Amino acid sequence: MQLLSGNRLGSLTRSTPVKNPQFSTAVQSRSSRKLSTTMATTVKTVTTKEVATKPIDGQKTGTSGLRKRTQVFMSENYLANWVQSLFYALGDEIVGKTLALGGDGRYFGKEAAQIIIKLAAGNGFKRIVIGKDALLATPAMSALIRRRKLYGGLLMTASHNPGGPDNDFGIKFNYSAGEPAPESITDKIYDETMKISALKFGDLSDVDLSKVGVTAFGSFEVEVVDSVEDYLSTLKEVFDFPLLKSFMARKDFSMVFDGMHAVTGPYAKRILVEELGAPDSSLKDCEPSPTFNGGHPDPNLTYAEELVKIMWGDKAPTMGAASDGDGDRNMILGDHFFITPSDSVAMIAANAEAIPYYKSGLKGVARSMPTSGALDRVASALKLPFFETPTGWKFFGNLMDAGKCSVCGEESFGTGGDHIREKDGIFAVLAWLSILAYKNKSVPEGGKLVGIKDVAMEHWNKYGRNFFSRYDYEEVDSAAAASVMDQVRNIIASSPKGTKLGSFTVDAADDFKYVDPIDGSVAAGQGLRFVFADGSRIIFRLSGTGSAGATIRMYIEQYSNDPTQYEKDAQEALAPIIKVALELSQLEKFTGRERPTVIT
Ligand code: VG1
Ligand code: CO
Repeated sequence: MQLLSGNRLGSLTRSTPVKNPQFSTAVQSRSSRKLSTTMATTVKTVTTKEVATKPIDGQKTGTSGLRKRTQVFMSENYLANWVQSLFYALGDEIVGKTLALGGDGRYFGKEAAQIIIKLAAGNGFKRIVIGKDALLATPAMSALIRRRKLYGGLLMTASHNPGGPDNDFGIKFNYSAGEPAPESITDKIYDETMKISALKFGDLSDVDLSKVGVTAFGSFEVEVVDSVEDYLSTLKEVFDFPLLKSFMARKDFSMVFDGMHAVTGPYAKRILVEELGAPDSSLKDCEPSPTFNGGHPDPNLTYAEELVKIMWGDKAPTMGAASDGDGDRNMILGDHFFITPSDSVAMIAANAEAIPYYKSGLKGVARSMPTSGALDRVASALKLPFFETPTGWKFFGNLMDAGKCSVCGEESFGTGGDHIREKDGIFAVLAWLSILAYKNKSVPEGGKLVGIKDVAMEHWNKYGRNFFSRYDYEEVDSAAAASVMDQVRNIIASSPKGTKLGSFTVDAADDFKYVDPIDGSVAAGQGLRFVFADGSRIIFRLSGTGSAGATIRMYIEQYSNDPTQYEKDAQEALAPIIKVALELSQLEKFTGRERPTVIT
């Protein structure tokens, strides 16, 4: 294994001044202009050194970027090959532009940042804007790109996957609106990875990322910025901070936020404690760690176990929340109560008047296909345009850019709005705080505080409840997972409308295909689904974010408008349809798994 850093450029083949004439001119004029001021120690012309390389198999991005074992990313040229392929895919349009850079603080992030900075310099970018210590939450990256009108950004994260030398690293690209790269770009990157032969590095020394400020190398500059500032400014445009602050000061309110030792720690400190006045004791595990302290930074009922214990304990706070490795996911809990992410997006949409950013109403709402239909009911009651997209946030971007979607969500703990182009964990927390503040406006302190569960009950009483559950079977043998999917495909092929599966009657069964209503692009093969006559659904998908084996996701949904059922446990309510799903897929037979790794 060899890492590139400083001047240790592996198999150097040639060294040339930066080729683009515009860029060279800029180098001269900018550097001479700055000579007299800040640049005394750093003036030199950036030269590009080309390093020979060879294609590496399997650098195909999944649902959200490229994720592999950290050791794989640390092997010679692995990261550089992918980043260089991205720059080739983007072509000349990157010359002279500014690229944002940051990550979730996981192991190898700081070294990776130095490699990416050199590649950016060698490929003609004029400036890098990077979060201090190479930290940027995914939503903060999106906000930074949008506020500063940057060309795009690279995020060094494998999101909710565990980190450390024996776990995962990852990288993804966000484009100029702050959105995850669309498939048209990721497909091109993959093509480039298959034919790459040279890496172009700027000949620079490593940059100190621990201090806010600008380091210049001739005309190429690296600006280290506070990781929270721009994002906080965006959030202040969305929420009423003074109102939230006065609500959180109520003696009958308390919350706990679990940073899971991931990137949101510094954000929670700054936003919840310093801005909104929450006591320090409301923060749990808010010190980022390169290994997430050995944990799995996935905010669900299984991996955020300690938070779950607190919220199901005596003296549970009013609200509990957690976010994932890179801060784009969220889990919202009440006192002995779990809000499913599918319900969360529906309830935020239904209560949008509590959020100043939405005061003139919602433009439309969207959810990913496996997400429950709770949002559909809100959309139809409020007569809002509604969209159903494939899994992955990249599909929401076009809708938002076209002004057709204000709030969207995924069942996988992803919730967000069109203030940025990523899902946003802190947004969800502030949205729920806003709903509580709004509902408690006329409840005097010491009166009966409207809590998270009350909001949910009120919602279900109005719209009915979409019971929802997801079963994840992680790290299943890939061939076994393929057999399960083949089996499900066979059942689909032999299940025309009217077929009975258990006590459920098939209305439609297919492999979900999405035609983007804005640009007409087609995404096929996005999940095998059964929709039954009573609106219940069974869906099977293979995960596109894992790094070893395959993960099967089975999604189950059933609607009820019987108020006596609303408080029922989802597993109990869904038991009959779960049984049908397991039988039709023969999952246990093919995988040998008697139970899932995670149940949501
Ligand atoms: C999962 C989720 C999906 C989410 C994606 C990225 O993808 O199901 O809804 O958008 O992760 O989230 P998959 O292909 O494993 O099912 V994150 O927080 O990893 O950026
Ligand atoms: Co994430």
